[in-house]
Amino acid sequence: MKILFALSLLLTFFPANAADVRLPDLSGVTDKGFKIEIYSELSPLSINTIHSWHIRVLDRDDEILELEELNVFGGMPEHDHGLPTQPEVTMRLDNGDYLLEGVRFHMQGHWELQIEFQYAGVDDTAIIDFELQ
Ligand SMILES: [Cu+2]
Repeated sequence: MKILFALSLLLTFFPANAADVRLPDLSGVTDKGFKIEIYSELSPLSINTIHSWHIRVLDRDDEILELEELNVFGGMPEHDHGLPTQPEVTMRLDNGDYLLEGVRFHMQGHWELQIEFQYAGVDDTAIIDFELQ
């Protein structure tokens, strides 16, 4: 039931053809040189609304990677606090993106995300900084 609900949300926010032409809301590069693209259900990002993200991890040839593990942490370095929620990756979507549920920001300002994953037995990390208006 939860998955059905998530799927209906996805269809609403990510029409099949638009997902590929859409620019990511956030992006970054990992220590090992892989690319991270984040597509937010809430776009542009804003505070106080709980929502989901699609996270895509690509190699240098833009092939989508299948990961063994993926975790996302976030916080405001200047304020020394984390996210008000604990977002979780709940499923892998048909197109290879990972669904991160439970994202919410509660303050405007400088946020830092830490994307940690394991691919082919190797740990990798990306830090993504952004300013939330
Ligand atoms: Cu803060």
